Amino acid sequence: MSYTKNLIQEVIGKTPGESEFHQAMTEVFSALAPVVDNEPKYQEAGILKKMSIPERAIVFRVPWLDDKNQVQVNTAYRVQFSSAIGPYKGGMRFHPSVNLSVLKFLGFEQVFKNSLTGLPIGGGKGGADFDPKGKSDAEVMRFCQSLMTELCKYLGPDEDVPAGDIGVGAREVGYMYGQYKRIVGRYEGILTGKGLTYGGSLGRTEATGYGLLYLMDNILKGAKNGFDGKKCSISGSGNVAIFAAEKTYQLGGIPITMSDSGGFVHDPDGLDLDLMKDLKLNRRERISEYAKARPSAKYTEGTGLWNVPCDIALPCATQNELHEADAKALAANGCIAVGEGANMPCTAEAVDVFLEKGIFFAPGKAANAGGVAVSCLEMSQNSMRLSWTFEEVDNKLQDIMAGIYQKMSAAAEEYNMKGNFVAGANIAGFKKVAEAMLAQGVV
Ligand code: NDP
Ligand code: 2IT
Repeated sequence: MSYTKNLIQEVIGKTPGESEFHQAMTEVFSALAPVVDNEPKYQEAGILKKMSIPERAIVFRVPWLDDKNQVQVNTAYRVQFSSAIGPYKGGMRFHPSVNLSVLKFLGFEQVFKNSLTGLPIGGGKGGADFDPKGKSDAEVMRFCQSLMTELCKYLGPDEDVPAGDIGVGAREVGYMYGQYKRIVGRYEGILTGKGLTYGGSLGRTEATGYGLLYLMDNILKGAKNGFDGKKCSISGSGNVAIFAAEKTYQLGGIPITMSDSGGFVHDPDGLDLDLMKDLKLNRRERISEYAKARPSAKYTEGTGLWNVPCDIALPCATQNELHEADAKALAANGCIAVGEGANMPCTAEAVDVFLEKGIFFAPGKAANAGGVAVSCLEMSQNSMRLSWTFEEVDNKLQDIMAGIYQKMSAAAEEYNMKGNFVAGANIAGFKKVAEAMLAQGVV
């Protein structure tokens, strides 16, 4: 058995039950086989083995009082995966499905994603099995304060800098930041995605969705194509999905679907984004309300979004939301490109279908890297005590996404896999981290 195949089996054996982590690790290590299997320097230094284990994972309880004065208790985590190229950086996720496996997969992916941005940030991820849905603002605040009372011990602008993810947006970041500042007494950039009045960066809210479209635009232009007139199916209706839809319109495309965990809406001539933003960002409503307010749209409960014919598919909700049968349906309907706005939304079998059918496929670690990239720009502005304009940030984001496209394309070509952006992104992300680890010795 080859070195990487053997190691994949070993890691799976030592981390029983961590299926999401196994999925992410298997994809990355398989893609690295051509680089590592014939390269003793990586094997002798145990680079992949070290990459498979977080530097540290903190697990802690979060007790809080609900509005009825009942005690509630959640489990929270911070997985500090790699500090080889910079301080740990990555979001916090609040969702009932959060567990160590999910956060290890996200932290692991983050290491390679952050490396691809070209910026000096290591990888981490955290979160809790807390469900913000249906909670009052006061309950969310008490939860965030209790969580930060413990988490603050492990953060610092040069140590670990969390941000948002599923269930963590401006409201949650604000409450966590306030509690951190109150405990440690320092005004420092230990969270990104902050509000604009207290150290946030212009363009961070839009960054992941916009970055996704910039990357896909680079891919399409590389094939002498573009977004003009293309129908785009988007899943999710949170931070990433909404700003992906906004940039789709700006590039001349037409976003026609969006979803939440209840079902999806199909609005064939294009979504009304003002209505969607009001429902989802301001009123925190279910997406079924969109179809009630918009006669041209049809709401379908449950799954089936990927059966809607489209030119480009942008899964922006959560992991493993797009399966093999969905990929086949997209291919049969003439879809030409898929970009992962979410982290690992496509199963391994779905990705194989895209690659086999010659559909352009941009993996999450490249496609959604715009969010963490602008988070790093927020860190820079905090350190410098400066605020850049929206245009400055957006121009830097466009350059970063173009750089990612170039890096993943070049790495794929170097290993004779032209157009395979899964291989390219993994190899390019890996090399920088691996070289840094080699240089820093046995640590
Ligand atoms: P939000 O919480 O803003 O939105 C999440 C959306 O996905 C909601 O519409 C939600 O529906 C839906 N969703 C979540 N879980 C499920 C599920 N189990 N089944 C079906 N639908 C689900 O999160 P974001 O937009 O920030 O994140 C979306 C994805 O993008 C995640 O994979 C995240 O890791 C990734 N990402 C986010 C970045 C960021 O900057 N925010 C950066 C890079 C990647 P409902 O409300 O019903 O739960
Ligand atoms: O998955 C991700 O890259 C994020 N949720 C954003 C992380 C960040 O630190 O901005």
